[in-house]
Amino acid sequence: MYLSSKASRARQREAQNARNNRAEIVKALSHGQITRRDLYKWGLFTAGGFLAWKNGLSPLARSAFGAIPTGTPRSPLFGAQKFTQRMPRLALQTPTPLTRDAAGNAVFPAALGERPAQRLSYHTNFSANPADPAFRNPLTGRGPIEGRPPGEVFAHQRWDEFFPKVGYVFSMGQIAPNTKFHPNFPAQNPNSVWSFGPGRFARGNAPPMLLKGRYGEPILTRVYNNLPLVREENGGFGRNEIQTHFHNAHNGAESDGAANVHHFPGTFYDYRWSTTLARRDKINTQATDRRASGPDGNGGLVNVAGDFRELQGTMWFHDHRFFFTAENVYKGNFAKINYYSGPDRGNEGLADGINLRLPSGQLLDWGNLDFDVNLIVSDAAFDPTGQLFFDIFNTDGFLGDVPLVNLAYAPFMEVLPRKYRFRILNACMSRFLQLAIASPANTPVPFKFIANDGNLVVNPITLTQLDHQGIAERYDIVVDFSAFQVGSRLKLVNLLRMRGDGRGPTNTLTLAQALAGDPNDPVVGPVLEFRVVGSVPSVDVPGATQFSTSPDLSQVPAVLTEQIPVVTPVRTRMVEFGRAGNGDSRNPATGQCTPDCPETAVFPWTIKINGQEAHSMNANRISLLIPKPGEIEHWTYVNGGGGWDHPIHLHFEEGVTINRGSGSIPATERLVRKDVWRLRAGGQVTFQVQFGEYGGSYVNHCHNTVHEDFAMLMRIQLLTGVAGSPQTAVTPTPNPTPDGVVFTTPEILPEGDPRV
Ligand SMILES: [Cu+2]
Repeated sequence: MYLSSKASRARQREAQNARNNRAEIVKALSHGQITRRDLYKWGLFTAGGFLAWKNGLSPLARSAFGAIPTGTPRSPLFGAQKFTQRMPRLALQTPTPLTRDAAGNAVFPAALGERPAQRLSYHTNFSANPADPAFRNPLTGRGPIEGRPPGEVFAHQRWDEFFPKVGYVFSMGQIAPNTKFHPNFPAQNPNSVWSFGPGRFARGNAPPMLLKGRYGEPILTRVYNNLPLVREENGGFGRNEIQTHFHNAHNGAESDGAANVHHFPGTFYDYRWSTTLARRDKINTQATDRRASGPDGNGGLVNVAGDFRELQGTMWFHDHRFFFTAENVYKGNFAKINYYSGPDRGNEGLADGINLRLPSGQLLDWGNLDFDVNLIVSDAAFDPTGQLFFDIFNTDGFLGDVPLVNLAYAPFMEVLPRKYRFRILNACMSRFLQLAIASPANTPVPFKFIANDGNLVVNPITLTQLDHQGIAERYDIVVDFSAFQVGSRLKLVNLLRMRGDGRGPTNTLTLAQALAGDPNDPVVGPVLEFRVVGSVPSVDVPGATQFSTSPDLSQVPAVLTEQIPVVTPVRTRMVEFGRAGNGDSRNPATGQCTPDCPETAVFPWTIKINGQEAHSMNANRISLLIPKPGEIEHWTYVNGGGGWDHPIHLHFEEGVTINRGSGSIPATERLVRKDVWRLRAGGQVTFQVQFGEYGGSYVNHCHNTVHEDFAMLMRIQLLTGVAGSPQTAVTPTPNPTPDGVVFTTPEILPEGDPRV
């Protein structure tokens, strides 16, 4: 639909007015000047709790005329053109070595001035000595210094076995001065973007961080909350309480970052990222299989126990504060982490019969990044002054109109005419992507698909365009630029049109159509330009140069791993993700959520187990219970309908994708391990999964983070068989407060508990 410019201007004005009104209400709510009850009284909520749809009357109704970005006028670009800034590589962080003291603590180098990391949280010390200032939040004088809950339940599981060898100290804080998404854009205000920065008192980093982990080298990551103490100082969105989820590493629940353990400004949380290889208690327990290993830094390998078919590669970590995840992640609370292993070494030259020699580089023993590139693709929206904008009233899905790669607006990247590996993450809130590569002649460039959600596929799959890519899905591909001469320019192109209401994708454009752009959605079309050049500076060894004349030693072998067989399961489960209406996140007696939710929150999104009653998120309710490790189950996720597509994420374990009911299943999913499954409109998916090694409280949820916040999320409880461990029983629910954690006893849905 093309509008006359006069009508178009009027509609833009209306959308801007609606947004200004919303902004006023958000401010008034955050300052306590109006309440949720007022909003009901004014008719802005219906009896059912939904936002009233009175377009033009209600400041909470979305304008029909600003479909993308969702509900607001177009973002200003300040004259910025695409492909006029260099794509930033992610900010690689270097860990510090840790040592073990006589008490069994992990000790940081003295120069950092950090207290040692303990198996038990410092909250335990605080609870024993509340008057001792050494264990109190230094910013407020209230509550514990560490957000990790006290006692054995939140002690690091298998601490000695996976004793951390290296450590990081990060802050989550206001963005560093003069941070811009493009040189033409204004600098972001300190509270417009919040992200990780290195060190205790750091400002946030842009571009996002990258960590390199390796099997056999457990990591201790200390995250300080350096956000403003005053909740209202958030630039209009974002909550100053955080918990860091490592998506989707195999860690104890105390370090999963999604066990209702958010922490407050002034405090830290010690996460132990164990690098545990799944099935270590069941398969290859003596660590004799060389494929189950990590690089030793000197061309050799350190064997680890576990199943090499479960090695993980491309992962990320991000905020998981229940009810505020979308706001916080969009605001910048995320980073990437690659795990390296014997087969997936990040060294293309080293030939030892184990290393696959995938494109990466060879200047370093492992983890070369020269030809192994992380691409974080996301969409954003900006207010008229150019500050990052988010619509906190939208419960359906938020689509931005500015494409970002590694948080830079439509950048370019220089590449050599050789093979590259790209690790592509969809870090949008609600937008699905579908990417292809256009040659200089605007024809599709074939590439090889090698990993899905960080799991190598058995055989590389040649494609000319990717499948839909839902939020949090990671696709690793290898692109060979050797057919293109120096001077050539190629494009990474998004082919997928979205419904403006966030419901899901509509249709895939042809490459030619997408290259022409979509007047209704600037995130359809090219988002990144590749420029083929004769030399590039090395990322791995600063000061070194990589030349196009050097031989490309990298390979993409025909076999990357082995298939995990699908077997008869011990039990099956059915989980339906839908829109059943009024969720039950609020306690009817108190009106409060667990944990606390926004005053205005309503809960259209719900989950049903085995066809029983629909529920929305409550951290004190267990929806699925896994009675013991090692039992193989088949789960079917069903879409409750309504034309919505939901990318559903299971924490902690991957599943082997078996089928999509009667629907077709692409080669990139058939028998492939994943941790996020798009349900497709009206669709379903069945996968095989088993749990092991760790226990406690995890979650399963929609990764359209807007749906997640309103509150399409449920708790999973894993019981272990480890004698004496608290995780042999259902663990109590931690409830974080500024004065410390209070535990409550969770309810368990009988339909989710096989012991019943
Ligand atoms: Cu969803």
